[in-house]
Amino acid sequence: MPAYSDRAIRSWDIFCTVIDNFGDIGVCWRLARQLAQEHGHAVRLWVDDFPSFARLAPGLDTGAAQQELAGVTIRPWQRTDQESAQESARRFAGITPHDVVIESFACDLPEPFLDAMAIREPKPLWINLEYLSAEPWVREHHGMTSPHPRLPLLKHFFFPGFEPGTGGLLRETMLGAQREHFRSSPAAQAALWHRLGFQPVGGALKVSLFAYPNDALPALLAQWRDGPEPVQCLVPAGLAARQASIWAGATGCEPGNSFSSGNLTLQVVPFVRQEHYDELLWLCDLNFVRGEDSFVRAQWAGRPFVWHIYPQSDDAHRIKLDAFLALFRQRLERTGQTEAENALTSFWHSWNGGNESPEWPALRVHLATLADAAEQWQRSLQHLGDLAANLAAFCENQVK
Ligand code: TRH
Repeated sequence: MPAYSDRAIRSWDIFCTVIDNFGDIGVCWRLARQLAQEHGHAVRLWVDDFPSFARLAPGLDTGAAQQELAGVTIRPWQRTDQESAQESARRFAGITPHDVVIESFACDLPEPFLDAMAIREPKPLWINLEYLSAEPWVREHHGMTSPHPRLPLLKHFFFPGFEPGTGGLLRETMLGAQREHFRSSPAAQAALWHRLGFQPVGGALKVSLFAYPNDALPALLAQWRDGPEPVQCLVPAGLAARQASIWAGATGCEPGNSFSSGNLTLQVVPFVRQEHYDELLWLCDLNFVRGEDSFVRAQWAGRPFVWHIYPQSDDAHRIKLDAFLALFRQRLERTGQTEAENALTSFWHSWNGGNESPEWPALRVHLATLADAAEQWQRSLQHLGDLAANLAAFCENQVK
């Protein structure tokens, strides 16, 4: 096994493959920026899909072989099954791996890079950054290791999580202060509305809607349309906007498109750069989020949220959904809010492919209670420390 000498961690390679959507690059880009900007470390981010990355980071030059953005060096790569061994060898020729090499979400490091890691002295620390889950087994697996079958390298598994004994969640140091500033600044809110291309509808409940195509969406939109209060629903351009536009009978789903019927105002907003997405969440009374990174951001927003979990073919996502609900419900249980707990659970189940239609009135009644719970929840999560700092400390410990 590799013998790590006593040394400081100063530089990182992060490998990311974009499976589909934006979650993988969303997490890697956030982590890379934080390590560079808050820890002052050298970070090299390897990404296999620049067009997807550019949606989150519009300044990205999608044709560049190397570039600096937000203090991070960005390089393209391709997975082993996407390019020949010779091409891969050429791509990584002469590159010395950094102190830590992160293989995000088991993306499989390229062979030439693994070979370079094996001959580097001291050996880089090899981390597999895993997907987020609230399942109890995460605590047991966090920090476990696995030797490479051929090379003198040891892989460490680092799990994000919601409980002590996990790696915690990504959270920038200034996030809380930025949220407070935004909430108390009419100018900052006006600037966001300007960026979104709309104005607030007076007296309306503000909802952001980021989701996968969802069978429950038409029923929910109909309830908002026919309900007793105005609802302004802001849908980032993409999958849910397309589905909502079809429901509305609109001809397009481009940013700027707006549809009003009954008490519902449905508006397609631009897919904003990642740093600005939080503001949309802070602006709204309720946020529909999905996948992993937006799900975490909604929690830091401290506002009620509904999670559309990334669907998996073997239904494994249902177990993950219920594991999170069980943790979150404990918060409501402590305050005796059983009805709010039940309304939330049944709404989330309906939203994630349950048999029933989502019951909006039942959730709406408990929105204030859920807002309190969301705020308490985000405060309690802060005790875990943030994932980037926890990861840096974990790595420092390994090399002591
Ligand atoms: O895009 P996602 O569905 O990603 C998913 C999940 O990560 C899932 O676990 C993974 O297996 C799958 O991809 C392949 O949802 P997620 O994780 O919320 O990522 C969306 C990212 O997009 C997040 O970083 C926030 C960002 N975003 C913007 O930057 N601007 C926007 O306007 C919006 C709506 C999102």
